[in-house]
Amino acid sequence: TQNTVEKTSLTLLGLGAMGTALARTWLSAGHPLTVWNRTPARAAALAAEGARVADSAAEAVAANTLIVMCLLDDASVDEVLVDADLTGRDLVNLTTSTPAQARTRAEWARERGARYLDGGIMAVPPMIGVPEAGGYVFYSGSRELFERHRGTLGIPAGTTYVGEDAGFAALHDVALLSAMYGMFAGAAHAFALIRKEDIDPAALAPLLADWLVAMAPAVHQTADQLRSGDYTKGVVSNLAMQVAGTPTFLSTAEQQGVSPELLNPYFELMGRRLAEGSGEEDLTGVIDLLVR
Ligand code: FVH
Repeated sequence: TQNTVEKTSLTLLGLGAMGTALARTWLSAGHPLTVWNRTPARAAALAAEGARVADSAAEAVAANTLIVMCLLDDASVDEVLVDADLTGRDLVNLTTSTPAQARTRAEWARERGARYLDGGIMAVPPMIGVPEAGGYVFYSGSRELFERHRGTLGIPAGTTYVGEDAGFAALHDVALLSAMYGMFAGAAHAFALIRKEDIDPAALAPLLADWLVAMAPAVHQTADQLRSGDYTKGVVSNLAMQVAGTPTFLSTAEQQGVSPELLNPYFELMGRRLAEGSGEEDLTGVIDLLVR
């Protein structure tokens, strides 16, 4: 029954900021939880909240079939599981990895008799256990494993399964975070432009946030153009017009005493695409220049 799924007993390895947040949601939901952390002191508060604290990672792994890991990086997964018997275990790895590391880890787990699901967390710790915050976790690898544990895994945050390829959760995770860094870079440049002026950054912030939200749906048109191969489809502001505007951005940066180093790489790609004769296109052609 759903109730049985919700009360699945599980083990969590790694009680950093994220692991601790995850642990609290399972404890609050009444799941029997065994935890282990390299630095035992980090488990003390959770023990007071009802977690069973194992003396070793191997003991924690032996305690349950479902094992969730949330460690710093892929190398720490090796260190933590070195002595553990993974036979018959359902391993869910929420540690940030590259797609290649996730695929290798899936094979590594299979060789040790475990089933494997990789996860990429699209949330920061305060979003965990707060459904309205919109955080979720990408999962990839065994679909059967995902379906079996989806109720338990859905307690800390939403779940989005992205395919049998164990590397896909990490790939989606890194893709979205890469886009986020592009957004942060743009916002950094915008704040730099007004830094020395009598403009309150707190006044610019809501304008910036609203503008980024208004522009974000453009990714749907990009996807549509990539699928059709027609980069002129639905174009509103063509590449030729946009490249013609770039000197304005660079001159403004210079006048404001701001380095153009965040803008330049993208503008250079736009210029290269234009030089290939793609002036009537959208910005989508830049993607083809990036793919080696
Ligand atoms: N926190 C965040 O904002 C992001 C949000 C998106 C997902 N990431 C990823 O989640 C993984 C864990 O991140 P975290 O925030 O919990 O990180 P820390 O607070 O630094 O805790 C790290 C835990 O890993 C343990 N650990 C590190 N190295 C080893 C090792 N060699 N052997 C055993 N355990 C290790 C560490 O143990 P300790 O320092 O307390 O002894 C913590 O439990 C991560 O992949 C993020 O990219 C978080």
